[in-house]
Amino acid sequence: MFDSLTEKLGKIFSRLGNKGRITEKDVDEAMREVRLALLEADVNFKVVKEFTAKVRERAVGSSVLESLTAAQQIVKIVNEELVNILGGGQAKLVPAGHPPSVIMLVGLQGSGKTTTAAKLALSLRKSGQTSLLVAADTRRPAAIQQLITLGKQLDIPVYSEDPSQPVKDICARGLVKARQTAASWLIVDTAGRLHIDEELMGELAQIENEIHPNEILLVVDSMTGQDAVRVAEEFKAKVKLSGLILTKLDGDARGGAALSIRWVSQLPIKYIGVGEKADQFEPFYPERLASRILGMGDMLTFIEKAEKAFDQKKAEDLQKKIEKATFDLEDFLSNLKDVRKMGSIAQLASMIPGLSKVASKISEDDQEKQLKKVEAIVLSMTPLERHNPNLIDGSRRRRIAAGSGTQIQDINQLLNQFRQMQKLMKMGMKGRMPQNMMRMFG
Ligand SMILES: Nc1nc2c(ncn2[C@@H]2O[C@H](COP(=O)(O)OP(=O)(O)OP(=O)(O)O)[C@@H](O)[C@H]2O)c(=O)[nH]1
Ligand SMILES: [Mg+2]
Repeated sequence: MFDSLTEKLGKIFSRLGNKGRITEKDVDEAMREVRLALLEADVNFKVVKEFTAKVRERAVGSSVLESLTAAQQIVKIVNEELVNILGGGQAKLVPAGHPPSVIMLVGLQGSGKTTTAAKLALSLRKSGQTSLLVAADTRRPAAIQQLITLGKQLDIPVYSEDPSQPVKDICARGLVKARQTAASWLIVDTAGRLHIDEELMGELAQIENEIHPNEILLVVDSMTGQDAVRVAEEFKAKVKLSGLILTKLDGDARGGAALSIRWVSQLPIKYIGVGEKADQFEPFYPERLASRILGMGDMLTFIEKAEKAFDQKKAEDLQKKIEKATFDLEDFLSNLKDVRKMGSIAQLASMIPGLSKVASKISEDDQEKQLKKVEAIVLSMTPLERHNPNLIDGSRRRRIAAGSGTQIQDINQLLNQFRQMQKLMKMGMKGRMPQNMMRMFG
């Protein structure tokens, strides 16, 4: 569902990551692109506005841009704000003090209530809790039978009566039955309704008054796009909604509803439906969806690794050296070790969207070989030489080559590249070291 959005965001952030130094202007530019990408994904404009403003504020307001890992930190901020928009943490069902706890499912026609009732009972059973389903859709002729059939397939009991009975009475008797059978949950499948149908909307309020549900969950079809947000408002006006279940997240809609509805309705998303089958149903974890949207299961790992490898103090020292252009080969060596801690270069590159394609072209072996070679050369230098690469004349070069098992050309090449890097630093380029170093390795 989020493929296109993921692809666009990936491009925006890898472009940002490729810049040596990120300025406020770069952040603004990236946020403009993010705004467009979100609007194209049909995300509510208020959500988009709030989101981009928040990310911008956090990115330029603190010392993020001064840091060596600015791009990673910005991606991290984007991820965190996305999680916020999606509700922060996991929202669990709130059970009653004494069972049975009552869940009432409401929503538009065809949104997935009946399927979800069965899915929910199955999911609760997996954690050792029993449910009784109540067929409270007396409107659609085949509705009761649909729930009974699902119950039979999954071996979950269903309470039903003749559809001529008032719905609120059926529900009340269902609750009695749940008590008698010591069910942990009573799950009420109501009739699908158009929000403009006053009579049916009134019926929901009657059921609410009769059985006092612990949870009234609005089942929302994520394919309905922005309309879903309005629907939530209409139902909220009639009954005390406690949360949302988003269905059909496996579809190919643009994903805007899923991204907007929590923020606009202020109702937590408790579960998501990801397929027609009864087990294609999951508790909703904002962090997981955010990571999925950012295409960064891997990106997050990368950020964590970067954070671990570069402790802040060290990064700041390095930053000062770079600014004063006193960065020498000794620093380079210790930096190299940090990069090594993060894994092989190929491995690292493959985790960064956009870089993965490049990484696959250079074999991991070749990169590792190159890295080892550079490390060996620097290790064969004396500390004095590392601090003053200019001292390294012809005879020293011969000694270093012999000591590291390399050729004189290799030493020349490394020193040349290092000099270029220093020149760039003198020009005031506060870059992200790992990236600059990657360039050194071609
Ligand atoms: N792909 C997919 N299909 C789903 C999902 N949830 C429900 N469906 C399908 O959506 C259709 C409608 O589902 P129902 O559960 O009958 O919807 P309902 O809200 O009970 O419908 P009414 O009772 O008529 O209002 C069915 O074909 C389901 O298989 C989902 O998460 N993914
Ligand atoms: Mg139904």
